[in-house]
This record gives sequence, C-alpha cells and structure tokens, in this order.
Amino acid sequence: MMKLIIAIVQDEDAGRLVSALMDKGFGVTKLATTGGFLRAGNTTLISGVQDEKLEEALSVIEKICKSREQITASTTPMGGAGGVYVPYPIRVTVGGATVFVLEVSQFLKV
Ligand code: 2BA
Repeated sequence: MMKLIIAIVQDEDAGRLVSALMDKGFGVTKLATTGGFLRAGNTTLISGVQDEKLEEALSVIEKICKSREQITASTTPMGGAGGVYVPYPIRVTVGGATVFVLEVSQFLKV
C-alpha cells in the first residue's frame, strides 16, 4: 500500500529537499503555491511512497526543513512619524514544514 505525502515548505528549502528525496529514489512533484495567511509564495511537494518507506521520506523532510533562526534586516521606521528608515537586524524563525500524509486507494500510470 501507498501513502501520499503533501509537504508545504519554504521556497528556499524546496530545491535541496527535491534533490535529497530524488537521491533516495522517491518520486516528487513540486508545485508553486501561496500561503493563505501570509499571501507569500511557498512550495508544495507531493510524493507517493510505499508504506514501508514513509518514515524515511518524513525524516528527509524533517532534516532538510528543520526550523532555525535567521538574522534579517528590518526597515521599520524608527523615531515615529517622519522617522528615518534605519535597517536593523531582527531574528526570525524560518524553515519547518507542514506535512499531510494521506492513504492512497489507487496508483495508476495509464
Ligand atoms: P505554518 O503553520 O508553518 O504554515 C505554513 C504554510 O503551510 C501556510 O502558509 C499554508 O500555506 C500551509 N498550511 C498550514 N496549515 C495548513 C492547513 N491546515 N491546511 C492547508 N495548508 C496549510 P501561510 O498560510 O502563509 O501561513 C504562514 C505562517 O503564518 C504559518 O506557518 C503560521 O505560523 C502563521 N499563521 C497562519 N495562519 C495564522 C493565523 N490565522 N494566525 C496567526 N498566524 C498564522
């Protein structure tokens, strides 16, 4: 039996994740998607896997998409109205994956 993995990941992790899954022999389809909340681009990967390979695929996703902190520049105005836009570093959490695992009732190539 098979499972279908739907994994929503950050664009910056997507390329490495596709390569890592392909290297291990998984079939992958990559879709350009948009998150409903942030209205920003993200990437959705779909991958059909044999039941016994599910844990291996999930561990690849977890390894590549581990959430981590990143320092980025913010340009929020400082000093109130008419203030100067001074870039300053802020810490943001990036990475992570939202993963759904579905039962596959049929897998056909016709
Ligand atoms: P995550 O929960 O890690 O979700 C990342 C992306 O995964 C989402 O992007 C969406 O594209 C997808 N996703 C998450 N849960 C889903 C579900 N149940 N069904 C289908 N797709 C799902 P965004 O919607 O742009 O959300 C980006 C991040 O914003 C979320 O990260 C979460 O940290 C935050 N967020 C989302 N909705 C929120 C809300 N109503 N209030 C506060 N923060 C929210």
